[in-house]
Amino acid sequence: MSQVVFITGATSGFGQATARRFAQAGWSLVLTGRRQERLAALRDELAPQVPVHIAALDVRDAKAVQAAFDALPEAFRALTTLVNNAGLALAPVPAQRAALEDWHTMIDTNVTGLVNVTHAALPWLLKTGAGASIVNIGSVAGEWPYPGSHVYGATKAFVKQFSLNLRSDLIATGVRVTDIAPGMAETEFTLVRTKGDQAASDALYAGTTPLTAQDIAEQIFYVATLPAHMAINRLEIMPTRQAWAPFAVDRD
Ligand code: NDP
Ligand code: 8X3
Repeated sequence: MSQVVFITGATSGFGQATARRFAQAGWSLVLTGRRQERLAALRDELAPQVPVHIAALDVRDAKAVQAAFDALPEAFRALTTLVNNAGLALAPVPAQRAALEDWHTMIDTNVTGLVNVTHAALPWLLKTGAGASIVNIGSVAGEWPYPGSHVYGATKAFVKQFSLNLRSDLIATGVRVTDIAPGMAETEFTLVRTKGDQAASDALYAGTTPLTAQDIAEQIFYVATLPAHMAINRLEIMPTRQAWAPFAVDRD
């Protein structure tokens, strides 16, 4: 029987590349995101290769998430892997200038949304047991502070700790949990973060070599297809041309 991967945020960036990577390997796909037309386009692209089920949903809506799992067709219920990828950063300004609404949107999506999907998926993953995986997309921002990261980095610190804590509880179930923490990767991430400023997005990635969505999809596929006795707890990946800032010092 084909293996099944459930991907959140499959309409763009890492999620879309991950759908294509698992399709290459013959997995059945459950693709989710808010933008129905993008989901339909990806289904039309990949359905000649593998079985694809799409469900337009907002991860912040716990009822909609549960309903999507309840409505999974029989052939997509033997879930092998959950990729909790949907997420976003907003307000690339100092914390003191950030809008409260942007902070709430990040918490609602990156924390509450990820928890909503995990809770709904767990019964299916537990049924699969050995070899099943939850791959949560954290960020280097969950480990390292930098200006303008404020609530975004804090939500990704949640993702890291939630992943490790889940691992502890799931030890005897066969279900593995990994926090993949990418650094700078060129996707629609900065376009979203700047609320549509294409020039700012282009400028951020100009003159360097960021990660690509395919780079991260490859790592997600790797951790999800390791032998069942191997669990990668956390994988932090940066472009070679990215590293940490020195300590900041305020001077008179
Ligand atoms: P993109 O903006 O390209 O993709 C984000 C995806 O998340 C989209 O498919 C979007 O779908 C989905 N999404 C956002 N909000 C919701 C929501 N409320 N409900 C359902 N889906 C939602 O960015 P990336 O691919 O780069 O980001 C994917 C993940 O990787 C995020 O969690 C991000 O924080 C993380 N990350 C990104 C890095 C980067 O540099 N790019 C680095 C480290 C981590 P739709 O709008 O259709 O709902
Ligand atoms: C975002 C990672 O390096 O762009 O999750 O701040 S970085």
